[in-house]
Amino acid sequence: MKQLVRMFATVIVVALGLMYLTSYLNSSEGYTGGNTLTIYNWGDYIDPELLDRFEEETGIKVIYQTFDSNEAMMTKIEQGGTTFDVSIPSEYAISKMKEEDLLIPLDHSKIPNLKHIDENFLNLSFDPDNAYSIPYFWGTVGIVYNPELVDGIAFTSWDDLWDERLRNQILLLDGAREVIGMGLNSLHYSLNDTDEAHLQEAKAKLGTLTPNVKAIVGDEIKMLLAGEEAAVGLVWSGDASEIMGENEKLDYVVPQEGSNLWFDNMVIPKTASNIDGAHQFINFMLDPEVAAQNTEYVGYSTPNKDALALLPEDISGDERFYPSEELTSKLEVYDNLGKKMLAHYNELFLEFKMHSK
Ligand code: N2P
Repeated sequence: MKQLVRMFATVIVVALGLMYLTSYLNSSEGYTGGNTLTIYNWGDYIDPELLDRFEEETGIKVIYQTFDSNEAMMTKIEQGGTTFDVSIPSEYAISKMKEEDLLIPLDHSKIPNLKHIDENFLNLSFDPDNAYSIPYFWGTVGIVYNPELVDGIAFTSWDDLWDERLRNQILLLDGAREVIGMGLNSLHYSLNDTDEAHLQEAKAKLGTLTPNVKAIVGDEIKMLLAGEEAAVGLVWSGDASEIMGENEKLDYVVPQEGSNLWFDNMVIPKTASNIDGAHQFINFMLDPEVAAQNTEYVGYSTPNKDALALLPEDISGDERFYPSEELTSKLEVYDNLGKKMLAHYNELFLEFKMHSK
């Protein structure tokens, strides 16, 4: 009899354990009931204190997950089985997600703080009338470098990356559009080029960069560059500003052939289960004081004009991160090149990655 009781107790304990484990695993994948909000954002792209503040103000519990590329984020949302309520894709990804019916139209009456966004960032071609997306941050792609380690190279041209004095000194951000786009730009082609001969030319040229490439990395690129583990990095502007905050010797430049201008916007994916909470979160992030705090924390450029007015002049007046119209006119926004062409860019990038160790 005793043995039977013990067996029974063991079964109960194991069952409870399994139930707990399943609910833990589910919640970390974004499957939860109750008043929760699942946010799917880029890594290092929000001041975590603001998440606490949002929870306190609204009583909504935030579940937070990150991605490191538009491609990874889209794949996860397309696959389904998740309940992401808010995500923050870049413009070409938003256009593609709209096409694939992966986004929920926004209710602007629930986003009164939209009035704080600078008009220049509204109604852009990837989402006329901001029917599906609300500006979060924007920026460029460029080169961060340590003047003490590069022997006078000024990086006015992308071709400077190929200088043989930079053997094993370059870190590249792990992004297909960014790296292939840089290869195309270095040949004076558009970073939206779809001509196969040009793409092959860019791939061949990138192949010759590999002796200079130390590694292709994710968010750790900031730590490595600030710690002077490499002299040069291909980075997003906000990462550069954060790196330069850590190590004042470094500088950021956008080469003169031109580069990428990007816009990341908040969206509500079709996977959402808390649409009302998602609107509350979007509106919260647009509050000028919240947006200013977030901007200071992450180092990216804010599209929120009333937040910008709250920021110190050394941030809002820094032309490297709030570039002049003259420079901006040389920059290109990524187009949605269509499913097939985007897959082709990914393929070319993977091949390049495989060859650069
Ligand atoms: C932050 C990533 C920025 C995204 N780690 C650039 N679109």
